[in-house]
Amino acid sequence: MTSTSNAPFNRLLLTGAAGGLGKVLRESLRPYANVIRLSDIADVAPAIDDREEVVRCDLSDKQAVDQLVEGVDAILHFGGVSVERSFEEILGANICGVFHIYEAARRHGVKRVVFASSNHVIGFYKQDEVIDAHSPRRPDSYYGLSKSYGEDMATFYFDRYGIETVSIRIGSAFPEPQNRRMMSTWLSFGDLTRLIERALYAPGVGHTVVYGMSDNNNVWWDNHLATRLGYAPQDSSDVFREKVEALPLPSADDPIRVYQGGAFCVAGPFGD
Ligand code: NAI
Ligand code: 15L
Repeated sequence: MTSTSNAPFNRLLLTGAAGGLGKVLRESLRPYANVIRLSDIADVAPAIDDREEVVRCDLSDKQAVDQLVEGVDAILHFGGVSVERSFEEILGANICGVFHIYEAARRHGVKRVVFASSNHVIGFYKQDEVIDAHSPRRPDSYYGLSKSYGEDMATFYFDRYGIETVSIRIGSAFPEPQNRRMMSTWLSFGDLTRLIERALYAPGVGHTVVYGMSDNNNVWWDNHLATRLGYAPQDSSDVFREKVEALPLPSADDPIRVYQGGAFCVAGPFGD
């Protein structure tokens, strides 16, 4: 199921380009495209050369997203609200946004999407449970629900229109794990790029859901579907163990120690 042909795409679209991961991917994905179209609702730093295009776009605007997708060969959908917020805030950017992306992909003949899903799709599993990508979802937030909906959207657009997607349930992609929970969920930027590379090039993925984590110890996710794509992580949170274990230990009943989704499980309610 893996591919060895990594010829660059002519044009890749990266949504969320002004965000934490977008800034990293803008650089690390250059080998995989002749041109990267960088898009966000927020300011994106100007194009550095003719291999970059910058397009401001609000994902909740269907017509704008349709124009954004015209002429691209694959989409890395990383834009949207990335933490727990009110349902109304999540609705436009994430729920309508992911529909607009797939609908534009259909209209413009794009055949491959990499969707930045999240561990918060399964956040209500406990930290002593081991699950895989086929385990029933247990979203921990409106945010997690929006990612779950995005995964369903990916399945539908494959079954109905043959658009292939790899949904990456990213754990915690930051320069370093920031707490004990992230010792299990951490994804280095290098491994994120390696996983995206496989998500772009592996043939016959249909809609495949994988976990975005490095080669950490004490993990909660069986990631054999990522292995099947050819993903071989090279980093581990273990190199930060001493630093992280020097931090204060939360109490045993703190959600950050109980649930895979940590604090997202107790965010809200909003607007009461
Ligand atoms: P981020 O919040 O730094 O970046 C998200 C970007 O989306 C922001 O630049 C924001 O301006 C943009 N955005 C928000 N609403 C928008 C709208 N209506 N239209 C267009 N753009 C909009 O988040 P980060 O950390 O870079 O994450 C990127 C993606 O990966 C997100 O989809 C997030 O949910 C997902 N993810 C990230 C994880 C992490 O550990 N960094 C973990 C799990 C998932
Ligand atoms: C996510 O989905 C968020 O986008 C990110 O900011 C982190 O909170 C991450 O999950 C996590 O669970 O650590």
